[in-house]
Amino acid sequence: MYLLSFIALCFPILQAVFSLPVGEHREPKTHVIHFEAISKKNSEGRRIIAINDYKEYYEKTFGPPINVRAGDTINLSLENKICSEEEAQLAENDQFWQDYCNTGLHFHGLVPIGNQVDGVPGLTQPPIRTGETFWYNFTIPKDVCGTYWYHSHSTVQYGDGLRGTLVVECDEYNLLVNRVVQSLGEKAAGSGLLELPPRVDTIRQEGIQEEYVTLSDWYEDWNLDVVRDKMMFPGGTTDPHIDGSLINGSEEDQLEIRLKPNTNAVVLRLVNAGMAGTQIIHAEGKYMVVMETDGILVKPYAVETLSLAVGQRYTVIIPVDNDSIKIINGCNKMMGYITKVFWIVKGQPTGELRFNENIKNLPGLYRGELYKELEPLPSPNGQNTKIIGGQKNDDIQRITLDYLYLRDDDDMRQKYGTEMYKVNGKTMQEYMESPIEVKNGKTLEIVINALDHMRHPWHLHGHHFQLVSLGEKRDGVLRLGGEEDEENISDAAKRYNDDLQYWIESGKTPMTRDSFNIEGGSFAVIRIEPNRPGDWLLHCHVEWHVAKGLGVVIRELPELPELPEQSEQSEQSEQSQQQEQSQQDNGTSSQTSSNGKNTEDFSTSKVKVLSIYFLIMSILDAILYWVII
Ligand SMILES: *[C@@H]1O[C@H](CO)[C@@H](O)[C@H](O)[C@H]1NC(C)=O
Ligand SMILES: *[C@@H]1O[C@H](CO)[C@@H](O)[C@H](O)[C@H]1NC(C)=O
Ligand SMILES: *[C@@H]1O[C@H](CO)[C@@H](O)[C@H](O)[C@H]1NC(C)=O
Ligand SMILES: *[C@@H]1O[C@H](CO)[C@@H](O)[C@H](O)[C@H]1NC(C)=O
Ligand SMILES: *[C@@H]1O[C@H](CO)[C@@H](O)[C@H](O)[C@H]1NC(C)=O
Ligand SMILES: *[C@@H]1O[C@H](CO)[C@@H](O)[C@H](O)[C@H]1NC(C)=O
Ligand SMILES: [Cu+2]
Repeated sequence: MYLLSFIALCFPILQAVFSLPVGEHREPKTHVIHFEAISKKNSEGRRIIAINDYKEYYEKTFGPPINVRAGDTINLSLENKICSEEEAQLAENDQFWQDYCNTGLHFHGLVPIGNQVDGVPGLTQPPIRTGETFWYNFTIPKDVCGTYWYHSHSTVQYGDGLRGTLVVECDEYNLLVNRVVQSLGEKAAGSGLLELPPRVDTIRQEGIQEEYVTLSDWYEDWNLDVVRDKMMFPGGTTDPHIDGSLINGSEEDQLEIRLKPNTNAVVLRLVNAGMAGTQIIHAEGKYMVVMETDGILVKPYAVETLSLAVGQRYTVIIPVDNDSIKIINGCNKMMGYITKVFWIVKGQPTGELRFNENIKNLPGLYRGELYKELEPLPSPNGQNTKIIGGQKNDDIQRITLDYLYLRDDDDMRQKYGTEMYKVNGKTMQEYMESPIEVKNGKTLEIVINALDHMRHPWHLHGHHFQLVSLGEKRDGVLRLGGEEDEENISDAAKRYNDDLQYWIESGKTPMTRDSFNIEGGSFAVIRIEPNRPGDWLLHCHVEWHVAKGLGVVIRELPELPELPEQSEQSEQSEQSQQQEQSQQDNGTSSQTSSNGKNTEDFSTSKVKVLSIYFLIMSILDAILYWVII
């Protein structure tokens, strides 16, 4: 009661704090969205998953775009009609069908909306079974905006079509667009930081046109066939052959974006919504100014060529004069690239229409991450400033994860019927039953070591992370906390130490995002502040590699002195039950029982314990929040 009147009292103050003197003023809206996921065949007879109006998205394997504003609420119901009744019957006894028929929807990068709507079936929610509907209701905080996407988190469904863009508009983003466009003239070419003009609160200027470009690799066979027939048996591949690439869901080359006559700058929201391929984008004869990395606004930085790991988003701004702009796109496959061109059309396209050269020779191509260059802008609430956790000797908790794939792993063959990726000796499926626990409120540093020789795109749920250090190919793995031997320090340790020194001396903020590539035989170090209790995946975003177990679950424990005693007990007993169970499972040939069991658990202790945490956390949060304001 008191809380309510307090809230009512504070409301006008709150409004004053949050509303900016620009933009379309409107009250936050609720978007009630219904998604019906159905299976269809495209014109080539390939099975796909369509959402709602399948005619519009037919062939495209992309669902409808979701467009909202910061502060809005999304009430989205996902109705699962991916499988027929007969197929759902098969799913009772067949793991492949079970994973394909069940579903769950993840809002990639939209982190502060809560663990309950994170969309990972068997971890954060019960799987949505055939014929069932699940509601994702959440409010997007006022200070969150940018470019995101949604996708299924059940086995290999999203590449068949259960995915789409999710854009959150806000004034801060538009103000930055304006300022970048004003400073475009100052820059000739090449790469580097742009000098921004002073902040002026004007709404979006004339002459700026915004477009979305979604990129993906493409497979001619239905994804379920790919996993069954090419991957999940002894000796099966980890990387099925990529047959093509999609721009906005289309396999066509030479797509066109038409500009209005008075346009002088184009804003591209680029999304790599693919299953495996890193994507390259180059604007011929131009530079592109990066201003957003995965929902984080950055100090504008000009690049000639951009590389996008699976899951990543960038907003880039390209100056436009009287000519059309040729955009070159390369989708990385095992050997080389699938190359395409699309046009930003103003006047007649000139010069060579196609691109017949090598992507590897594009000027400014760098396939690592620009983690020192793309620096977050301080947000209006003062977050994202400086490296979190400070120096390495400060009080931080650290986990080290080593991942690898063994081509002759009998244990895995016995347990899963195929070889699997393992992180510290366990598969993602195993971590779903016994997560890595971390404490709330103490900086968490995660060292990820690739004992594997391939490049993998990693994605963290629940947080944007700071990318503190990242190895180049052949830097080797990073071992910390052992004997520091100054004379004989590994390349990895040297890079890590230098990077920490750099952040501390420069006072800069490391690149902050939710997805990034790690080179083979190398390492990465990321940091977060664990302040969101729940179970969060940290995994490779290659859909095929998820099926092969490449990931872990991080359980952020709540910071509550009274509750843990009870909850830990019940969790521990739950876990030991699970361990017993998985011991019994040892020797059975699939992961059926583990998944099936998780579902049952949802009706019991886990849900109760978690809902109590969440309830108490939200009440505490709310109280703190109002007190501070
Ligand atoms: C989500 O919103 C729908 C539509 O208003 C409502 O029927 C449902 O009860 C809500 N579910 C939750 C968990 O809030
Ligand atoms: C949307 O979901 C919220 C719960 O998050 C609920 O309170 C609200 O009534 C729903 N709104 C609509 C319009 O369905
Ligand atoms: C892709 O579709 C978006 C709308 O979803 C549009 O803004 C954009 O121009 C399209 N891009 C290309 C290259 O056709
Ligand atoms: C663009 O075209 C307009 C009208 O045709 C002309 O006045 C202007 O000088 C041209 N600008 C450039 C940079 O070529
Ligand atoms: C340096 O370290 C490597 C690997 O840790 C070891 O093999 C080598 O013998 C060391 N060299 C010296 C000079 O200590
Ligand atoms: C799996 O089962 C085999 C034989 O039943 C046993 O020797 C082995 O220790 C078991 N492994 C685990 C991890 O329980
Ligand atoms: Cu991978």
